[in-house]
Amino acid sequence: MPKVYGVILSPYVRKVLLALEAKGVAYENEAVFPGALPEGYTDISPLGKIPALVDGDLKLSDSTVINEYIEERYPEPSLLPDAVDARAQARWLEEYADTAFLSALIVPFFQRVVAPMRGVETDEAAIAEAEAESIPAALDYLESMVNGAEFLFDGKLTIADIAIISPIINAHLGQYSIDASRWPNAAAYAEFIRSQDVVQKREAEERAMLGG
Ligand SMILES: N[C@@H](CCC(=O)N[C@@H](CS)C(=O)NCC(=O)O)C(=O)O
Repeated sequence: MPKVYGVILSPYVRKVLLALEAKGVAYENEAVFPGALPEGYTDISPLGKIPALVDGDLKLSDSTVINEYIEERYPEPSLLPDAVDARAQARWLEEYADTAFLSALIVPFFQRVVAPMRGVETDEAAIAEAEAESIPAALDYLESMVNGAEFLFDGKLTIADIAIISPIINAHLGQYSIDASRWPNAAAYAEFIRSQDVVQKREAEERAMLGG
């Protein structure tokens, strides 16, 4: 059975867990926290990051690489669109979601959830700055890429939906939600993806971990 290392609140760990759960693959999880890595962890994850995955003799890190492996090892149901162009576009959206989009949307979560866990005061100015600059830029792009309350490709959940919703879930945990009057497509899209059973199950487990 594959084992995923990393705390379930991490957007990158969530990407991997959602992919496994969407495919119905049973897995184990060990809650590794950044900054408190267990001894020997870098044997599995040379950069010391989460997530990492061990499946038999295979040790992998990086959520995108791990999910590519999961797609090939456990092909059904596929989390890629059928057409070559759409596959390429889905991979691009995953890359965008993992980088600029995540960096922006993670700020309220980091400041309101992670900082207090570490005994650090929430920096409200950092949240205000993100809400004024980087988050609107990220959501403007999302607004231009989605079609409201539907999957991005082929009428089914794909890796693009999983990668995009993951930082949006962190934003919600950090008390930030998408303003539907400013970004109606993005807000409807996010609510649609969050309403999928596989995503609801993940969010319920995360809320339980945070005490409600
Ligand atoms: N590109 C990597 C990024 C993973 C990553 O940055 N994870 C964060 C936690 S959300 C981490 O482990 N940070 C600790 C560090 O950078 O040392 C992936 O997709 O898995």
